[in-house]
Amino acid sequence: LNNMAGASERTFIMVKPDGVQRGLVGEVLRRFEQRGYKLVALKMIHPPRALLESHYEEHKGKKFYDPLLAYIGSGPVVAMVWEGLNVITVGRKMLGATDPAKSDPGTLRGDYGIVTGRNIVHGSDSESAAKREIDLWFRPDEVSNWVHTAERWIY
Ligand code: RTP
Ligand code: MG
Repeated sequence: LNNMAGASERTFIMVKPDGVQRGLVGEVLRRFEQRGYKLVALKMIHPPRALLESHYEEHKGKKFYDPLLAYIGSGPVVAMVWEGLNVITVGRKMLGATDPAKSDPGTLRGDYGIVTGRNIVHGSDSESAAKREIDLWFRPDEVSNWVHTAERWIY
């Protein structure tokens, strides 16, 4: 039985400082786990400016760039890598629109956010962005290639 339409892939998801301080880390993890995705990397980090400049290089020069870097650099974030079928596209759907006011209920931003400048969570928007962001935030040995074992775990 193999109904896997599309490729298994990896995406970079990050709970932003507002999400961490509002206690939404568990909610983000829960939704991705229960959707069926596999967690392969996770860490808390207070990102230095240089890391954020690289992460958000596509937005350099835009009017929201400086406030954006101040916001994301204001405290620790929780960086993660999730793996599974179409996780890049589906992950973005689970986040909702950039502006939480335009995000559908049932999405993370649509359930917990109101303004664009405090939108709780980041997700890679393409295959190339996912690869770039995973390489930027994690060393290779911080990303696990774990697989399910035959152990039943519960007795
Ligand atoms: P993200 O990269 O964080 O997953 O968000 P996104 O793709 O939905 O949105 P993007 O266009 O990449 O913008 C990155 C982040 O910058 C802030 N932003 N503010 N005031 C504004 O007009 C504005 N536009 C974007 C948001 O925090 C957005 O998530
Ligand atoms: Mg983006």
